[in-house]
Amino acid sequence: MKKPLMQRGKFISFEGSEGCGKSTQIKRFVSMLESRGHEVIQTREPGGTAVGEKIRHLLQFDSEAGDLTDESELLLFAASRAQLVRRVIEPALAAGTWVVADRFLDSTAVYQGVGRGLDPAAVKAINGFAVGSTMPDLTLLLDLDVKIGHARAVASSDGQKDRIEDQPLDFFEVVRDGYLALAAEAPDRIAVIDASASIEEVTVLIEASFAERLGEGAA
Ligand code: Z5A
Repeated sequence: MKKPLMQRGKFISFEGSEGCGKSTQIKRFVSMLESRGHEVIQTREPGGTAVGEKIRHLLQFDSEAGDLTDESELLLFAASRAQLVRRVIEPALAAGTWVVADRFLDSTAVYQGVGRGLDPAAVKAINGFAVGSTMPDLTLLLDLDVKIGHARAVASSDGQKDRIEDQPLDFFEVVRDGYLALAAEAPDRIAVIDASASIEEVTVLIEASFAERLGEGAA
């Protein structure tokens, strides 16, 4: 008798500017999925593999990366993602495991393509090469006033700023606009969530959007 085909897992990414509450909401979202009987793994970017974590350290805190060019920065984020997709995300999805990602290719489109002002067509091509055909089924964009996000991030940090957190607020304003523009271009995939409400209220908004976008039956 033929074995039934394994149902591919779902891939859900969380995006947003600093301090928007991704980590907080991902924890709750993963618990909700697990309570419904799903196998779930969580990833973060940059990072999530041995190579990716080295790239993360280089990108964020290595003093020798001080004069990293914007182009090199873009390629390092893409390299971390290419490794994560092939070594972690694709094998998990193929085995029926759900993947919840703290950032994916939209971060590069917005931080490097809009924030750093790199050629959007080049960023798109590099993003495409890095991920192949692996795209999120749903992206939850936590949208928040950048001043509030920054204040939250500062309040919860240990005082050590990474290279990107060190950018002026204007950079994050542009990033926020970039995210909203991306959501307007891909409304079927990207759901914009108002992240200014309380933690509990944002969870309710996320779960409602998830049910609406992926269907009650999906969960
Ligand atoms: N980056 C890039 O440039 N290109 C790329 O391709 C990729 C990334 C993949 C990664 O930073 C940096 O790399 C990031 C983009 C860039 N730089 N920036 N900005 P990271 O991984 O170290 O950090 P992050 O992704 O920016 O996340 P974060 O700043 O740590 O924040 P968060 O995960 O979104 O938020 P949180 O930790 O859940 O919440 C922050 C605090 O707010 C915490 O104390 C919470 O308790 C509190 N919080 C959360 N929700 C609420 C609500 N609703 N009300 C009140 N307080 C709240």
